[in-house]
Amino acid sequence: MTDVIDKPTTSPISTTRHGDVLIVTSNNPPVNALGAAVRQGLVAAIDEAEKDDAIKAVVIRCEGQTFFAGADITEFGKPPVMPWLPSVVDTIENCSKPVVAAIHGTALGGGLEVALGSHYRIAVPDAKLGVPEVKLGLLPGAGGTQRLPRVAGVQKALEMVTSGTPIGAREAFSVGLVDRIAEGELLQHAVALADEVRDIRPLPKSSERDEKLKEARENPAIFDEFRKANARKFRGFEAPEANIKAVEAAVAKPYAEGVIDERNLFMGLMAGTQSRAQQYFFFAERKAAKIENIPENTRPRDVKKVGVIGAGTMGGGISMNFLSAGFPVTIVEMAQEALDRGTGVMRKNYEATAAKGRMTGEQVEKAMGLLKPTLDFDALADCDLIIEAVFETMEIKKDVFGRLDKIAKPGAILASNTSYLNIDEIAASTSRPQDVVGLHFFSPANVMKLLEIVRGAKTAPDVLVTAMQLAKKIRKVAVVAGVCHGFIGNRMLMPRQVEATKLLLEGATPEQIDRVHVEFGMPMGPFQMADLAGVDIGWHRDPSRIENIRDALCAIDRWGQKKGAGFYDYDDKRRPSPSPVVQQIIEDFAAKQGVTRRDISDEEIVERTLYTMVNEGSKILEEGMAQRASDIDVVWVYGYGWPVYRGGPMFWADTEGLEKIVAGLRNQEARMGSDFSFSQLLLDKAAKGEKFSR
Ligand code: T1G
Repeated sequence: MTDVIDKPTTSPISTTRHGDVLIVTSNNPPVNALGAAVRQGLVAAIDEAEKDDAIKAVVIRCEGQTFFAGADITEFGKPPVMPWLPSVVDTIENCSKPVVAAIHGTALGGGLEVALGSHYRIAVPDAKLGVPEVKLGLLPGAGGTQRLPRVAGVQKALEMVTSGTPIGAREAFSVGLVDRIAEGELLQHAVALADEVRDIRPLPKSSERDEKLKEARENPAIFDEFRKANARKFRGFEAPEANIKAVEAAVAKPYAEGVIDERNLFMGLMAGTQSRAQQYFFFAERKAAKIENIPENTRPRDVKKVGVIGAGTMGGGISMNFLSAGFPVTIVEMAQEALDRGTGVMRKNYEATAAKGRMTGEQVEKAMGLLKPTLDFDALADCDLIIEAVFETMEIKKDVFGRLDKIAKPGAILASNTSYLNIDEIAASTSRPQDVVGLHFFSPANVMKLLEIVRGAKTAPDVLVTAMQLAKKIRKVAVVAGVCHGFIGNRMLMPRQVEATKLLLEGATPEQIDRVHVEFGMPMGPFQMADLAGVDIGWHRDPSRIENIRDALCAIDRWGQKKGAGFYDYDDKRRPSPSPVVQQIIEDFAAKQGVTRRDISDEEIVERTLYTMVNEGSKILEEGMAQRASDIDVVWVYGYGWPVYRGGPMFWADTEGLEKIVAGLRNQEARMGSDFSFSQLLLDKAAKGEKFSR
């Protein structure tokens, strides 16, 4: 018996008849999220089918870009509105007539669970099916962890629930998650399938299928093997383990019991900080795409051809982003040897991707075929967007932009990949500052998802809109930053590095500081990062001039992993070990500077490195260098690997409590000396008990 509910006035769910098949259609833009009205409408539609003997089968479908893309995340944290999704899925599965789910776009989360509650699933070839709940710090909470292993097999279910990565319709068909691929008009094929199965009994209920659980029942070791194989990737996250536990319950227990485990595990995650952080981050990432203070409906400029100046690591990586997205790229260097090396590295990177099966050989050739390497600077004249990735000195940047100003076509966007320098100063070296913008890619540029769009004082609104649109096309997550030294990410990195280095002199070791950061959830600590990126970045290159620990290391060729030694010693497999040489250099410097060394606690390291980052983030906000606190979080999660289960530095500060952050910084104020000053915004918010992330 279905719940008796008041049908909402304008239900997003409508029903029509196609012969004796009831077509249930959801029209709930933008992604047919399974909000309360949709759930109510689905139950009412099944009710309609049950009550009318003339109806022999049901098709559930969606209008718009996609099949149901999951529960309505905006409902989370609010009082639940009946019927809740698990009972909707059960209602579908218990329908006495066959229900066919017609899938296009992305059947995600609760959407896939609705499809799993249906008796049959048909999908168009480019549809995707997935359970991304783990990315929200959750698990499929409407029977998905119990039905998916029964339909697609345990191993595939484990991969899907813990990665959140959708699979394509053909793969779904091959594992039995989809019964048919619709080569043509989806609804027509779905109705044909409904006709075909109308009299089949018993109806194939996913929750009653057991054959695909047998192997795991006989070999439960697969769960621990799966845990071990993914330990690094899951480190610090709660949701992957809960998902594994739920699938284990599906194998070990009858459906009715397993689904109770699922519910308990789901509620446990939902009540936790990690899922709140990851849900916050889901919206933060989308909010970052919204640019404040520009005229409504600003149109993007048309970008067909891209130019890149510099075929080094950054120039090559930047070019690959556009080539992979189908843009022709003219890449300019000053010497043939550099040009050849750069294009060679690009090809090698593509071939490595193809070797991993993530690209085909022809896609590699297609991308490389769009590349036009040249020594002729004037070849950039017909490009719509030109990005310079030359040496990081203002003098060279100004010279390049001065030359671009003379040859670039009117309306071309002139972008600098600078990671620190003043975009306004660079723009002033042209007659068209309105066309100048910063596009700060993170290394390796063809891999890192973050892009900082640096908004100059005179940057035109349509240039910003174009940059944001291009970011999406090249699969980057872009954040608008103001013009200040280091913009958002690197500006917050500086106080962290300053305090980390001072802590070395005062008694901490590189491995202690790095351990604290790795235990916090960062992929690596400040000194591991320095060794990876290169200790010599920004070094003055004069080995006789030794003013700090970094100079001392560089002077003896300890430039990091690339030299087999930096803050750590490295073996031939680049495995790090603490270095007595470095320890001695640190102690000598401390002695020379009259620093009395002492034991440093882990929490002092947190206060002086992570809390200072929050303080700097707060200054970035109060100076208007970031549009919103959540943008700062997006920068740090995508640019530096801040653990998404902590939401980002500003969200994390809120969970710590701003009063605690201020108190911690007050503890350290004397030690940090003139390197530190409080953000007034942070002090004000802490005093008023306010948060950064509303
Ligand atoms: N709920 C509410 N709003 C959503 C939403 C959702 N599930 N998905 C997207 N939106 C909004 C989004 O905020 C944006 O709003 C607009 O739709 C377009 O999204 C019980 C508990 C479907 C692949 O995690 O992956 O089911 O910014 O910009 O690039 O087991 O949206 O325009 O105001 O991302 O074309 C599980 C999340 C939920 C899917 C489309 N489902 N969505 O990408 O558009 S939990 C998900 C996506 C669940 C059950 C569990 C993508 C997309 P605005 P967009 P897109």
